[in-house]
Amino acid sequence: MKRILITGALGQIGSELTLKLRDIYGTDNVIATDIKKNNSEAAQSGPFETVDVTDLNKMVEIAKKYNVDTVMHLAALLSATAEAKPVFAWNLNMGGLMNGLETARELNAQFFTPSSIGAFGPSTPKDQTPQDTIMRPTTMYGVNKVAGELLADYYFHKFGVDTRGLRFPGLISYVAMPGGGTTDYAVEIYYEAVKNGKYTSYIDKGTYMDMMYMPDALNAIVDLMEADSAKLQHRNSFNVTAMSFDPEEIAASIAKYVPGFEISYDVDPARQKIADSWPNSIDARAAKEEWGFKFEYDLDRMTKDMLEKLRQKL
Ligand code: AKB
Repeated sequence: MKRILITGALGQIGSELTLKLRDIYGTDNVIATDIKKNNSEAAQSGPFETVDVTDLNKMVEIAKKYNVDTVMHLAALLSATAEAKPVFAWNLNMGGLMNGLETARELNAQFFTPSSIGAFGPSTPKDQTPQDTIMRPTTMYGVNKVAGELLADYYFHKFGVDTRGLRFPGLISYVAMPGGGTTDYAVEIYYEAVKNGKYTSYIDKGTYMDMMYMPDALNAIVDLMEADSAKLQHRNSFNVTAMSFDPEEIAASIAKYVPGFEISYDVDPARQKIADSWPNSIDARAAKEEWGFKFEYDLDRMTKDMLEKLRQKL
């Protein structure tokens, strides 16, 4: 049985991960934390504490109060926001991560944090990007993610902290909106399809990025954290992906279920530049071989489920 502290528990991943972990490990064994409380199910359905991840003393205090054996550090700025506020992003993303790792070290806890396809850069091989390859990102978010992967490896080798991570692609979900990411268009497009039957994309046609449906991402986190430590060669962090598409292909998938759906373009140069520096598709073989990574949703299956769920919600 685990006793888990989650930071950023009310964000895009945390809102759903908190509930899934409460189902698996018991409500009282999953302590949600975020900088502010809200009315969401993750905040209301079990233990919640207000924690600013730049405050190490508070994080350690809460971890000790609940005697946790696992820290899942999700609090971070996404790529577009980090690019707009690079100094703030460095302080929050790196300071928060360092505090999460220190908390795990102090409590001798297992540790998870997400990395991203943003850790790759323009000199990385673009297609079927290997697990181990050139990583010279040109965004502040990417710099944070590469440094974060190295830091998590350092805590494993230096202090024996059981650190684990996933390089997530764009994550798509109908529960909590992402905020400030480059891949957010692939979430917004479903909302607009249900509300208005059309969408204006800030990412240009022909721009391929990896994506994954949230239920697969949550299963990947649980499976990685349950995997036999001795089998993990890579730890921080594993490439994972379920699909790669451009705006035309997601629009074509939506048009199968929303007759007459139309996509148009008004490209945002800032986010397009970030997307252009990322891979078209990544290779998830190491995750499959080392801990059995798998996914259930391809593009059309995800589209069908997203549209059904959003029609009920909106
Ligand atoms: C973003 O777009 O910033 C994130 C990511 C791929 O890490 N969704």
